[in-house]
This record gives sequence, structure tokens and C-alpha cells, in this order.
Amino acid sequence: TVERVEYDYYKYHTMPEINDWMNKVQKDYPDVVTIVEYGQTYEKRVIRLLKVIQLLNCEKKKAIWMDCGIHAREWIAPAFCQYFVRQILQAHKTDPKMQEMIKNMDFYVTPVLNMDGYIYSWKDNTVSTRLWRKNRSPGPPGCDSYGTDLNRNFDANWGTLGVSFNCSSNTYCGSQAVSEPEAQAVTYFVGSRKDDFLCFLTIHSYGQLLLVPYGHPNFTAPNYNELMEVGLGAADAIRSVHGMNYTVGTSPDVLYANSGSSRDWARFQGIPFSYTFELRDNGTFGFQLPEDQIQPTCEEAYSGALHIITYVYNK
Ligand code: ING
Ligand code: ZN
Repeated sequence: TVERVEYDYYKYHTMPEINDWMNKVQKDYPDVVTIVEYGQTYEKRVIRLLKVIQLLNCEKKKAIWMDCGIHAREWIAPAFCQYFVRQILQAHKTDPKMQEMIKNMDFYVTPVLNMDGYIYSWKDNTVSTRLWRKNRSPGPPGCDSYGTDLNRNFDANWGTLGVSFNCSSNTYCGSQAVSEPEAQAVTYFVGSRKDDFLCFLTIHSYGQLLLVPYGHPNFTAPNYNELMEVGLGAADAIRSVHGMNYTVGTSPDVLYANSGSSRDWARFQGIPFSYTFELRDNGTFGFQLPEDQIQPTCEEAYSGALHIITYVYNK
């Protein structure tokens, strides 16, 4: 007999393990989970998301976006996307509010957007691989480095602030806006349904921040006050779980300005509630967050995400 082992949500997983996990979730919940293929990475891997949807009622005009793993080394982010999917599927069985939300909203969750970079970061435990951030496309002719920072490549004040045009930099913004296939995949998929999305959540680490649009100080979101209010509510929800403090604000207010982020792009598209989560920690372990912190980090972040999702649903 085959021993059936529970998936361990409190360990980091390789890309093949995460792909198998996606297939298994779809098999285990055929009435609520579908897999959508919506693009290709530079190295021709298929970018997939899990769509949590009540099939009986599939023409819904409300949706939630979440992506994890746009930066390779931020391993806690894919771990959170997996935890998030498990939690909403469990709550779907037991919690009337989640039943109601899944009946009326579609959840689109991409566990790993930058699959090439994620796989590279697992190659070995040297600094140059484990701490890889960008995707794996080769630079322009004459460049001897790889990778574009996908969170500087979106069409949102592209190439203006907090970026580098040096192809070996960790914040290299690419040869032009949306030059990278991974950024193109999100741009086309979300852009073609932009009126459906109430909320765009993009998950990073580290720093314990909730960032609101915009990263460029010359622009202010029309609903800035409400974005801050809801973000501060999410930070309260996070604090109530394990006492961790998350700072809420725009990136120029909290740290430094930047351009070309997916969060800013989503808000410019008209998606009203767009947030970047920077999960634990505050720098002690940084990107190499120990596995014993996966569970508490996911528990608190779930509570913060649920605060935002419930708000936009009730609004
Ligand atoms: N941070 C994000 C990045 O793209 C960010 C968001 C931007 C944070 C500017 C602070 C200031 O750089 C990480 N960790 O990727
Ligand atoms: Zn990041």
C-alpha cells in the first residue's frame, strides 16, 4: 500500500513539489479549484495559478488576486500562498462567511510567479544562488549578467525611480516596460479582467510592511486614505495573532521610492485595493527565514489578508 503523507505547509518546498501540490489540491477539491495556465517564463515553464471558484456560479464579477514568489529568494512568500489556499478551502467547509465569499468571488492565487528564479535559488546554498532575486532572462547584448527585477518591469512610471539600468544590478528594470514574459503574463491576465478585480495582493519578504500605492512620490492614489485605513486594520489583525508589528505606508514614506512595481501597475489599472505584503522578519534572518517561523508568519499574514478581503467583499 502507498503511504499517504500530509503535505507539510511548514517547510519550504521545491518547484516540482509545489507543482505536485497544485495538482493534488485540484484533485482533492474538483468542485472549487481549477488550474489556469496563463503564461510562460523565460525558460519556457508554464506559469499556473489556482482559481478557487464555485463552479455553479462561474460568471462572477468580483475577484481577488494574490501572487507570491515574484522574487526568487523570498521563500516565505510561496509558502504563504500555499497556506492561504489551504486555509480558504478549509474555511469553505466550516465558516459561513468564507462560504458566502467563495460563492460570490473568485480567488486567483499564483504560488510562484518567478519559477525560473525560484528554481535557481534552490540550486545550491551559495549566496549567489540562494539569494537570487530576479528572473533568469539574459541581459541585453554585451551584458554578462542574468535577470531583470520583475517588480521594476511593470508599466507604472517604468524606469523612473528606484531602478537601475545596469543589467547586473538587483533592481535592473529591463530593456523596456513589460519586457519580461513573467510580467507580461500578469499584465495580460489581470489587465484583461481588470474590472473584476477588487483587490491585488502581491506577497514579498522581508521587512514586515504593508505597502500601498504609489511607489512614486508624484502620484497619490485617489483612495489613499481608505487604502491606509484598511491597511492599518490589517496590521492590527496581524498584531493580534503573534504580536508582530507591520508598518503601513507607501514605499517612499516607509523606505524609498520605486517605479515599475506590479502593485502600482494594478492600482493604475483601476483595481482599487492594491497592496504589497512584506512578510517576516525585520532582518535577523532576512530572506533565509527559518522554517520554524513559517507557521506563525503565515497565521498572522492570513489574518491580515483576510481583513482586506473581507473589507472589499463587504464594501
Ligand atoms: N521589496 C519590494 C521591492 O520590490 C519595496 C517592495 C519597494 C519595499 C521599495 C520597500 C521599498 O523591492 C522586496 N523585498 O522585494
Ligand atoms: Zn520582493
